[in-house]
Amino acid sequence: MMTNPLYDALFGRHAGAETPFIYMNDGSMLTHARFLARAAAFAHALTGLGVQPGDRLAVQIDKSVDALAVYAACVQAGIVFLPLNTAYVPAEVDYFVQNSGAALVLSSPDKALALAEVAARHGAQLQTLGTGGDGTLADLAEGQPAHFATNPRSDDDLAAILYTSGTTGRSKGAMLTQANLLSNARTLAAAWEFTANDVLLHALPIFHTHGLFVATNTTLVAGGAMILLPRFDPDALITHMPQATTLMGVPTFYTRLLDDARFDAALTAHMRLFVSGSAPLLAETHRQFEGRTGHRILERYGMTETNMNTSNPFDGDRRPGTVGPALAGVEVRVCDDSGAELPRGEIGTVEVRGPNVFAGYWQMPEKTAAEMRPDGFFITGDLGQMSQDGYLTIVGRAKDLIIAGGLNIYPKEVEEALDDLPGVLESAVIGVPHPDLGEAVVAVVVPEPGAHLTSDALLAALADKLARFKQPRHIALIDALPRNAMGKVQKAALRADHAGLFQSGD
Ligand code: MLC
Ligand code: AMP
Repeated sequence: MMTNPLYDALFGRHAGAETPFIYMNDGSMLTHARFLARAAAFAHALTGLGVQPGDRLAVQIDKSVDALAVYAACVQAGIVFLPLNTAYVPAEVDYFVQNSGAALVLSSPDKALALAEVAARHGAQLQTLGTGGDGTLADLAEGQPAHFATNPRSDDDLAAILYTSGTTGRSKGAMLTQANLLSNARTLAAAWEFTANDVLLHALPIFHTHGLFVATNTTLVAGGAMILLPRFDPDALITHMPQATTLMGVPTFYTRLLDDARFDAALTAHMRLFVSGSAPLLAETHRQFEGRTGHRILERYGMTETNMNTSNPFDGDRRPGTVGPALAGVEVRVCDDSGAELPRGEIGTVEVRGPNVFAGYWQMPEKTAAEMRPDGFFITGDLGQMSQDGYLTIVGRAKDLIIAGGLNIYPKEVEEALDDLPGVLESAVIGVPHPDLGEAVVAVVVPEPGAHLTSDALLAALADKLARFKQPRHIALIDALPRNAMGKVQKAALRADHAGLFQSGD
């Protein structure tokens, strides 16, 4: 019999279950059964609009129960879910819609005007969905049956495409199969001992691997519940913490919580687990957290293309500054540039292989091939060091990438946007240590001779070109970029020059 493995394991198993799935900010609760009925109604609405299995649904909507129900509807109907950061400006969304050939763009009501233009330009339909049961797709879901005949899918069928930027060229769509997502959800639920008794405090966005797959899929596969918060807000976390058992976050969550004196051992005494990932957690933060609460944060490591690769153990030694051993079923090696594994203790590129590793970049076979070894290992671009007993430490990145508050920014994209502006001769974009975000984006700009540039004018000119989180927090104007004998910009020198910029806060 044909089945839909991802739907069956995450959602179908809860059919008819009047068990709690989502607790809302206002204290109300939604059962698994009611959630599935909402998802089924969306599946009817979407297929009624002619969206077929395998079609891409580009989604730029705010976090809500309905947004998660649309994800479930896509899995059930075999539609490829393509979530987009709500911070992206229409010029950025345009590329994703065009590149993916999305059949439908689902926009928040406030962005409908701008995204209708984008959708029309690329022959896609446009529907809207708000956070309060509003929007044209919600209207279409009204009165639809509470059951939808699940479309069969196989392990290798695509469940989602998540776009990631690159050091060269435009963003690439990472193709994630049913098997990629399901194997990782099962592995994480087992590794972190998730059960139906867990209540996850969910404050991450749901357009990235962390909030959508690591947090939501792991909870679903274990049959647990979530407290769904619209965004990270220390007050809300502190209010809801007594009802939760677990929290997943980027390091900024933990440093911001530590900044609040109410966050202490008494508030967290009942908590089972705190997980950190998406960016390096400073060993100092780990220790400070333990000192304040008695809990040792569990740090894990992954990426969009691979899902999660390593994790410190639930039971056992959680080592600050490391991301732990490879997860069950995942192979992790540290290699030289040719892909030969290095002796333990040496620094090299982290490569991974396993059922968690994606199926390649959407319609970019050459880019996929460039990052894949013939033996199936994926080259992450992260620099790591493996201890004698198999704990991985991420020591840096071979890729030119900045991670601010858990969000990735590729300097090249920002440099290209700056270089396109009138009066800019050239630019270099770097990441600089930042107490709140880990790293912050800084641009060093060389004006054309005679041009009168100001930092404010440059920022204003970037506003409709780049999402706010990619825009520089500081722009320095200089006469010439430092270059080495080969003519290459010396970013290390620029980073050193600006290292103290945010030392005493933003
Ligand atoms: C918001 N801003 C950011 C930013 N988030 N700037 C840089 N980096 C960020 N991450 C901007 C806002 O637009 C705003 O601009 C200003 O910063 C202040 O915003 P804020 O109110 O302080 O931000 P907040 O809404 O609190 O968000 C910060 C945050 C959030 C850290 C809570 O960014 C967040 O939830 N990050 C998690 C990202 C994530 O899920 N990553 C996982 C990727 S998956 P202005 O000008 O209006 O003031 C992955 C794989 C893996 O990496 O291993 O998990
Ligand atoms: P993304 O492309 O958004 O999926 O980001 C993935 C990248 O985030 C990885 O390649 C790493 O560089 C980084 N990352 C994720 N988790 C960790 C971690 N625990 N420590 C250090 N870097 C991490």
